Amino acid sequence: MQVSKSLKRLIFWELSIPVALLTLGIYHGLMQTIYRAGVLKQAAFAKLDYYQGLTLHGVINAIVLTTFFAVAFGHATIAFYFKKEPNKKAGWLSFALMVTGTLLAAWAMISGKASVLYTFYPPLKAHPLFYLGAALLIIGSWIPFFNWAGMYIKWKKENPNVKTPLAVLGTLINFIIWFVCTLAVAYEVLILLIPWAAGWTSTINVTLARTLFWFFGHALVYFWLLPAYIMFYTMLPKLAGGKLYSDLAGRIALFLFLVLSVPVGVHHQYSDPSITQGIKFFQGMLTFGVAIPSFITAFTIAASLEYAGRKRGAKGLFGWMKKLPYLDTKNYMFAYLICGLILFVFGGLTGIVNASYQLNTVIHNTSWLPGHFHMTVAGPVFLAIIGMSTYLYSTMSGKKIFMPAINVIIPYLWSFGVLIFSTGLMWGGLLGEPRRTNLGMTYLNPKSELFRPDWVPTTTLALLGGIIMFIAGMLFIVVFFGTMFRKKNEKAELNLAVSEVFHDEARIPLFDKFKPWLVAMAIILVIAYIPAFLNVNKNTGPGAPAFAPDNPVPIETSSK
Ligand code: HAS
Repeated sequence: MQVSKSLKRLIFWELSIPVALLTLGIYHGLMQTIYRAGVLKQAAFAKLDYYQGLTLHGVINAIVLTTFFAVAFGHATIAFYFKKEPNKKAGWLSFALMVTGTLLAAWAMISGKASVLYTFYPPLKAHPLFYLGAALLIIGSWIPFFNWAGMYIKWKKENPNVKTPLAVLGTLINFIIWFVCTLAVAYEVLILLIPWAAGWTSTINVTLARTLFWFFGHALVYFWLLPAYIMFYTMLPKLAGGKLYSDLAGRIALFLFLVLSVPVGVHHQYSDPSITQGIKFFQGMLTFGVAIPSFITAFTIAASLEYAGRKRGAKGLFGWMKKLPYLDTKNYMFAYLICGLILFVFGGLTGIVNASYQLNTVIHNTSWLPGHFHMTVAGPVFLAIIGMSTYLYSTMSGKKIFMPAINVIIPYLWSFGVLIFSTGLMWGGLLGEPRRTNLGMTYLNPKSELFRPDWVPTTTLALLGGIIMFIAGMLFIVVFFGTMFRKKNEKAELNLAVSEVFHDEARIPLFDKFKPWLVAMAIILVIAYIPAFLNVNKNTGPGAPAFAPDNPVPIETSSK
């Protein structure tokens, strides 16, 4: 499909700005492993403090990259399936807000005024412009959603009996989840954090802020995941040479995400004393529920891949695994997606460990956690984002991939690094190694009385994995920008792989309508969250003063 220059430019900017920032994000990832392995035994390096680096790492990689990509990919998907371009004025307005927000937050982080990590929960305090930046980034990302929703309503009126394309359904569901969950963080930022950061209020209600954050925070992980799921369902079977096993399975999985992604945030607060056991139990059960669409996906996509392998001549029970196009340089998206899926097997299983209340008490706030989430957000999510960014740029600009052989190896190298890195972190976590801690200054410094020799192998393993990931990440940046600086030598078009369906079930209205699912979502949200907020309201102590991440004494007191 041919698209206008304006839409192309918009998508290119939305892809390339976060990729450029990723250099900084990946560098600080490597630095984390260096500090934590005790190679550096100081608070800062190159004038950037440990917590400042960790904040830049989390915010750039997990918030900026993912949000810009979701919008760019959404524009491409909606335009491709509706054969109609989204409103460019709205698109550019959204882009301007997102870039302004990113610049404000980047200024605050780089100048050392916002070392509050990507969760920015108080009593860590940032400069007001950091919070304003986050709010603008989010508001900017809402605008295209309203535009796409309008396009969908119009399309549906014209095609009442046609199934909504799965990719469009996924995009809309993803942005509904995003819109609903970001309402809570908007409240947190505008009503609690900015007045506190600006000095208009002297203390902050930590528990309320944290509960609002996690209302947003767990749904956020599915906002990261769903673009990858759209690719698994609608593209991967075709890239593998087969068909999607069941279209209905994809719809059921997507609607389950709509209903269950948000009302589970309290599983991040199992150790929070203000929330009572009953609510934790209920949201814990819902958390097991939100794993169901991923189990459905595992079986559906495995069946689709098996079909592809057999079509390629595979025999026996597992022979299909050997027949897939793992190293086809022209079909490199397959490599990015399959690597993500393999990592997600481990990311998903560790998530289920986290969701189990008793097991959670063992691993909460240990390095097990970053072990888990690097096999999810740095697994299927990151690989789908970088693979698709290269793909969209290359096909829409008509430029051939720079270093195609390296491009197809990147996901394997990355995954190998992640597996080593996460093993080190999770093993360390089980030995009590904390997350978000500059271990080199104490526990990994043999001269310190706190030295923990049993954490030397775990942090060294994480360092090794971190170095491999860094190399793979840098190779991606070279391939992406190398492609950008090539001359146009092919037809430029927006062309997404579209899988045929093996069981193309007849349209079932329930799985092609938003209303019943939105009602279910609202009811479950009320049941899961009203009691949680009542608890928070009842059990919150006095407001907290501001703290810095490296000092257990409040800032005001310690500076006296
Ligand atoms: Fe999580 C903490 C529970 C999924 C990200 N999670 C985090 C944090 C992040 C994160 C960033 O219950 C840390 C937040 C912080 O900073 O404090 N998580 C879960 C559960 C799932 C889950 C139950 N998480 C994710 C995803 C993420 C993500 C997805 C990012 C994208 N997580 C938790 C909990 C905590 C938590 C607690 C808080 C812990 C604490 O104490 O603080 C589930 O959604 C997982 C379900 C997934 C599966 C896997 C299905 C497998 C598939 C692959 C199939 C492979 C095929 C290939 C077909 C059941 C689909 C076969 C082909 C071959 C050739 C072999």
